[in-house]
Amino acid sequence: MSAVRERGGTSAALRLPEVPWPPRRIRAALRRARRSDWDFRDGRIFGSMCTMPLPLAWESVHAFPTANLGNPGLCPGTARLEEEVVAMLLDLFHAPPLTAQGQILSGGTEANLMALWMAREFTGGTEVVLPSSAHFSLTKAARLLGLTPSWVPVDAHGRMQVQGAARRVRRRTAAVVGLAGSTELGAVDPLDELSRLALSRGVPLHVDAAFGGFVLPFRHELGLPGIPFDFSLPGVTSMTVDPHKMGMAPIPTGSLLTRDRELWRCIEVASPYLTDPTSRSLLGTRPSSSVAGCFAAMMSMGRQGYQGMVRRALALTGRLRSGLEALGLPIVTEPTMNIVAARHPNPRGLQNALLERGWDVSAIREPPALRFVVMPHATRVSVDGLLRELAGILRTHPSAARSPRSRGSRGGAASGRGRTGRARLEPEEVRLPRAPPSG
Ligand code: 0PR
Repeated sequence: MSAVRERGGTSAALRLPEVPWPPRRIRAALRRARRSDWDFRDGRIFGSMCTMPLPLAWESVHAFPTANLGNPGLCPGTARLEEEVVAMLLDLFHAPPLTAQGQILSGGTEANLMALWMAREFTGGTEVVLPSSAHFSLTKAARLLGLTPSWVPVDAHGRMQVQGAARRVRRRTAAVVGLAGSTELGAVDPLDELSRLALSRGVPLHVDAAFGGFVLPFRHELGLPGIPFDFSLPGVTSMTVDPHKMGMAPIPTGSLLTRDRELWRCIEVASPYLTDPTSRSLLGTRPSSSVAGCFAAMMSMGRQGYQGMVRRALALTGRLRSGLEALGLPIVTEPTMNIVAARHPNPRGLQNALLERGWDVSAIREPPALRFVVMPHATRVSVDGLLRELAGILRTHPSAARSPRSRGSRGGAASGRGRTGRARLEPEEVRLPRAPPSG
């Protein structure tokens, strides 16, 4: 069998080549693969919480190919950058400057896992109190750590019911988790009440602000009602915040922030042969060029940049919301951030119909609804285009025609989209600049 086989129009290397490939051939193979991936800059992705990073942030990642904070003595420059990025995050989220600590990680999953790991080690607890709206990374974390999840129902607005949480907190509780921006609705749990509960019962409160962390502070600064969610609430012990979501940093960039640096001691293991004889992270070799990308993103944006980004995303969310209502799709709850969900009896059917036409949206089950995340790559043109497409589908297939079926792989959808030759939006309609050429 040949080492390379044509599959779906893209040459896939199936075996290590005997003879090295020339760079031109490698670049061509990579370009083919890249071309069949979806591109945020088309403005057609409304099902993702990530976006096109700023070009300077992307460029900065490439400038740090050897950085590895798993052995920080070899990259004191990167370690200093991490300290600066973490300090900016701690300051943004009102952490006490003398005791707080943080780390730049691969994303929300790693941060949530580490937070529950610390809480388990700190308290010796065996259970975790979670809202039913929690991201699945918390289910994974509980399972990996042998913690029993104690699920708390949410109210009609998708917010954790505090009474339910209070009933579930016991001596065995390792942590309560609250959300500042739920994955499906962008809902913020009543964190001030949860903070009081956590303090009165002496349990850690972890806030998953993976998405909301780069929205809520700036929403408040735009004059919208402030929503307490961070270390300004005295019961909050740790926070997940993902710069690769609304922070405009490249994938993968997450962060875990803690009120008290002692929590990091709880997970310490000896690493005697490295430049730092103790390791306080989950990973050994860490994706550390992300630190440079995150630094560049935060410095390029500044408070004003994030304010503008949030203002624009919220305005477009409002436009989308009105359009959805005009199509007869009632929204599930008033959007708190740039996420809106609209009820429909067959969201999977609609999602698939949109996918076939080159639009990515998400379907949620409870309540049955289509969910749209209006990220910085969305534009007026793309929002209006999506609404037009949706109107067409609803007109021709009132119940989205087909019965719900599994969504299938993105890759398959993307190549199908390619075959149908859907038109890309004109570049000038999309504000974010294109990435540096790949070849
Ligand atoms: N916490 C919350 C509240 C989240 O929404 C997510 C991810 C995580 C934690 C986990 O973060 P990482 O995925 O960085 O580990 N939320 C998105 C989701 O599952 C992630 C995503 C991003 C999905 C881009 C699709 C996509 O194209 O919907």
